[in-house]
This record gives sequence, C-alpha cells and structure tokens, in this order.
Amino acid sequence: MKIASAEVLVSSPGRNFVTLRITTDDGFVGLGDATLNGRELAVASYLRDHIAALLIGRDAHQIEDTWQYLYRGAYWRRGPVTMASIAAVDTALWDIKAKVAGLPLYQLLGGKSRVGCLAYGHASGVDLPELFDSIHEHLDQGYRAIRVQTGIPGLDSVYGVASSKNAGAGDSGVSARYDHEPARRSAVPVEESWDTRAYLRHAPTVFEAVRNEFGPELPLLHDSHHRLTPIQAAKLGKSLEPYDLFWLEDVTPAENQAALRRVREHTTTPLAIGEVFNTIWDYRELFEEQLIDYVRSPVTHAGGITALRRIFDYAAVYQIKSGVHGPTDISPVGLATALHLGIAIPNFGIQEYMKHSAATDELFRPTYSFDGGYLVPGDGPGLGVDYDDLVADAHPYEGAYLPVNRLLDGSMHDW
Ligand code: GCO
Ligand code: MG
Repeated sequence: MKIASAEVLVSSPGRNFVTLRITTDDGFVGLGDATLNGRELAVASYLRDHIAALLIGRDAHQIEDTWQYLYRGAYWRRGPVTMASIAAVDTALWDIKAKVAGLPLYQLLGGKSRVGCLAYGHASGVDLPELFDSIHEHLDQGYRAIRVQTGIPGLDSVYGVASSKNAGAGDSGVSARYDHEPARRSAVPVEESWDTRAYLRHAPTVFEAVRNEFGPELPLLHDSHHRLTPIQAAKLGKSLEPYDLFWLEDVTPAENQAALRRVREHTTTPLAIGEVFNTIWDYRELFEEQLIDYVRSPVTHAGGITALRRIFDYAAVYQIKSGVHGPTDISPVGLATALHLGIAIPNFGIQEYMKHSAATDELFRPTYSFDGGYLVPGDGPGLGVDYDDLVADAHPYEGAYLPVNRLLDGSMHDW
C-alpha cells in the first residue's frame, strides 16, 4: 500500500489549523494535525516544500521507518516546526493503518485501559464573582476538573482570563471563558502586562476562596505560563499547598529543566510541564530525577503517536502520568489522537479540553464524545475525524498572533 498523495490543508474556522491529508494508492485517507499557533505557515511550508514529495511511493504501513527517515534524515533535529510536521505524517499513517484494519485507532495501541479520559476545562474571571460563575458553567457542562485563572489587581488583562468586562483576552488567543470565541486577529501581537509580586500575593487568596466555595473534592489546576524564577515558583507551590492542587503548570521557563529541581526541593504541589517540549530528550532530567508529575506534550508538537507513546512509556517508569495539552489551537484531529492514546496507555493522568467552535466541528466532524466529565474517542475505524473541503473553502487562513507580555517598566517578559 503506497502513499499516493500528501496534501497540506490550511483553514481557519475561527482560528487557524494546519492539517495533513495522506491518501494511499488504494484509496485510504489519513489525517494529521500540524497546527503551530501563530506560526502556522512555517509548518505548512516544511510539509509542502520539504516532506510531501518524499512521501510519495513510500509504503504507508511503515510508520516507524518513515518517522526515523524524517527525523534522522533531516539532520536538523527537534524544534516545533520539524516535530509538528513529523507528527502530522505519523498521525495520518496511524489513521490509515487503523482504517485498513477496520478498527478504532486505540485498538492498535493495546485497546482500552479505562472507560474514558478525565478532562479538565478552563474557568476564569477577572474577579471572584466572575470566576465562580465560570466554574459553575463548567460544572454544569459536566466538567469534573477545573483549571482556575483570574485577573490580578492592578493589571488590565492577564493571560488565560477573559470575561464580559475584558472581552477577548485568553491564553491561546481565544476567550478562556467562552472557549468557542475566535482567535484574536491583528497584524501584530497584542501586548499584555505583568507583575510577579502582585501575582504571588493574589494567587493563594483566589484558591482559598475557590476551596471555600466549592469544597475540598474538586480537582483544581493552575497554569503559570513560564513566568517565574525557580525561587518564585517554589514560593507559589508552597503557598498553594493548603488548597491541594491537582497540578501547577509551567512554573518556570521550559528551556531550563534544572530549575524544577529547586522548585521540587520546596513544595509538594504536583508539577506539570511540557506543552512547548517536542522530544523525549527534553524530559530526560525531569524523569530520571522525578522532578515532575505530569507530561504536557501534545501529539501535535512532539512528533506524533510513535514519539509521544515512547515518552509516556519512559514516564511510566517513574510513576509520571500524562496530562496532554488540549487547548483549541490543537485541532480536533490532534485532540482525537490524544484520546486514542490516552484511553490506551497505562499512565493516563488527565486531558485538557476546551470546546472547539461549531464551525471547527462542522469542518472536522469529530466522533469523540464528552460525557460526565470524560472524553471518549470514536468507535469507528481510524481516528474518527474527517475533513470537509467545502467547509474549509469558506474559512481561508487569516494571520493571528499569540499575545506578548511586558513588565510594568516595559521590559519584555515570558508570556
Ligand atoms: C494551556 C496553554 C495554552 C497555550 C496555547 C499557545 O495550558 O492550554 O498554556 O493555552 O498558551 O496553546 O498556543
Ligand atoms: Mg499551559
């Protein structure tokens, strides 16, 4: 079974998605997500200009060999553009293999290990009343685990927080309160401001209020988006201990993994990291020294199913679990892939889940379901996701950027 075509599809049903569609000579079709938020066209070019032609005529069944061919063969290893491109090829080939077998993809990964993948949603508000409303909305929608982000007194807008008072703000370029809102379109990134001391003072008061209102049971998560130094992160982890977080995410910048050693020395708050990591090598120190509790890499940016499964197996040796990145800038193809993997692996932890817009679901027609707090992949052959060209034609690419962040004196900061 040979690969006959590899098409790179860029569409924008509210936000931009890059999708690879591989078709075999006997007519099987597989999809892979290659979306890199704010840098989409770089991946589209890598796939179109440097990979597509290499795939034609290859045996579609040889997934591992194709992965090695693209990774080792490029010489220029790692990086989000390369690894998102390889991920899309890998995922599309797994989709095809499962369709040929007539099985949902998770069956090829060992079958179900659980009834569903526990999901967490994004609740946020500029102040406590708005935050509480948002948590209630999420609970009403069935969520059983909640990420909590709020505004900080003195700052106009904060990453991951959106509300009626501050429409449009959101960490992935969409409103976190109303997940289905479109990406912010602008010729240049929106600028936000940041004050770490105000944040460190405010965060524990928010979690105290949330625990008082919602009780001790509800799993709560929080994302610091790489903004702290190790000692600040240690202080935050310690100050949040009484509120029993499920995890504290991305406390320090991802480049320096050793920073987490300092954080770990000081706090028992569980740590999650990895949404911007793209290979198994990024985790070596973190796993072997048991510095983290959850792996955040998405299939889309970490080289596909072949590579992420290896990362999870390595993590399992150290009792570290999955916590796959799943904001709306991961397409339904990427989310479906995470669910097939998540339902099969032994060390599943939790899955991030923000609902996509209606237009996005119309385009990709995902068959996964969300019920009682759990996400379950579709039971048809393959990934259970489609691509409707007619719908895509109505939603052409439009440039959109993630925000940037400055300290109050104007210095650029991690956002
Ligand atoms: C999360 C993330 C995202 C990222 C976004 C960047 O935990 O969901 O921090 O929202 O900011 O995916 O494109
Ligand atoms: Mg995050």
